[in-house]
Amino acid sequence: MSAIPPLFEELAAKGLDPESIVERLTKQEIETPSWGYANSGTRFGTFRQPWAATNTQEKIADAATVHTYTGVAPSVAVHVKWDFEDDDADAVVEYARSVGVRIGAINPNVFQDQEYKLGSFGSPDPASRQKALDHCLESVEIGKKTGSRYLSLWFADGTNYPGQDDMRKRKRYFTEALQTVYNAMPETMTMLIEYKPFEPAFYHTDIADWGMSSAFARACGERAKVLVDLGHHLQGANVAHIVSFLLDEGELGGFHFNDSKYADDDLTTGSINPFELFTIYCELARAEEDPNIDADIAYMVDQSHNLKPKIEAMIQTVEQIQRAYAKALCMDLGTLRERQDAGDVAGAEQCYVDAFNLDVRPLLYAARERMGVPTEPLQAYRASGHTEKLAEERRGRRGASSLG
Ligand code: PSV
Ligand code: MN
Repeated sequence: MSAIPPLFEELAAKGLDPESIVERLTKQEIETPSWGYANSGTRFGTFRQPWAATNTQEKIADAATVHTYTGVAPSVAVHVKWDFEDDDADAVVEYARSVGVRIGAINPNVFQDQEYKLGSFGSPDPASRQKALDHCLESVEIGKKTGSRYLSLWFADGTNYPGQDDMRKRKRYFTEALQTVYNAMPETMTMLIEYKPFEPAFYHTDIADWGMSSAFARACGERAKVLVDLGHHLQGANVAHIVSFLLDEGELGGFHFNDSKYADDDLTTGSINPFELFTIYCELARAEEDPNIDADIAYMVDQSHNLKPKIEAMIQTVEQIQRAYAKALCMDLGTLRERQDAGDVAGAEQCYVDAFNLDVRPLLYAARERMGVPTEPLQAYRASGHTEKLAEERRGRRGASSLG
């Protein structure tokens, strides 16, 4: 029986450089969402957690804790309506800086207010369309103050009944409004357009898939790109293929990581289908190595955990994403290409299986040591007693709720 060689030796034998893999792992950046630290629930109810963040500062502080333990989560995405009050953007930026993180993507909220019952940019009501436009323009201004590189747009727009509205008319409203917002953005800002084929609208959604996001992005300009939320596909969609296609078109702008068993379930990234996450990372890792591809992508988590303690869930998520990336970096690309070109189907697949099955902990430990963070972040966090301390501090305060 042949012995399993230590990982670094095994990789070197395949012509891979473990040191450069470790280096790439230290450069990985994953943005966590402010709304993932506050109480959240389903439409059936919210179970409050005593340690959940109850205001913007606490959400940012929790994101900073995740960064302290992982070393790869230096920014926090914000939702304008949930995180900002009048004119407090400078204070939010300053607070984030003081705890060691920065403000990342700005997410306008054009789905919650009563005026949006029939939609926002796509609404038949001109006043609702104007309100949504004003809010997005205001979000651009906030983004300027926070120095955010991304304006991240998701629309709940759609219809619930056949014939409810004219889909083509709504598409035109969307193009016009998106262009107006795009033109108001500074050169340093990129617009991310997120798609979703269902929920809360269930007959049609105005931006149902990546092709529609892409068409709207092209109607705006070069700094408008597609955002892929892993929970926003119909069952069975090959997301790795979508990612590879968008990368090749130079249209992939960002990710919302999560996992799902049924729909937009907001489960922990990699908890249901870690192999799919790995195949997605194979596309991303290859693109990073290709000088002809723009792989400047915003990697963000979009999860709201109803049961798990928020910070634990987020650290666990970051670890899952790191693991998938590390495995993708261990792919024996030379052999894979040879086998693909030779039509060696089983052999090519085996390259994927072999990389996926590797225990990549030695690489992750080395990267974490280099970054000066615990080698097992979740374990270290759980042993720290921080969740219990937060519960003492925050218990009884009414947490701001968010959607998932
Ligand atoms: C909508 O389901 C979504 O994925 C969008 O990204 C929102 O901004 C986020 O969730 C809010 O929970
Ligand atoms: Mn999302």
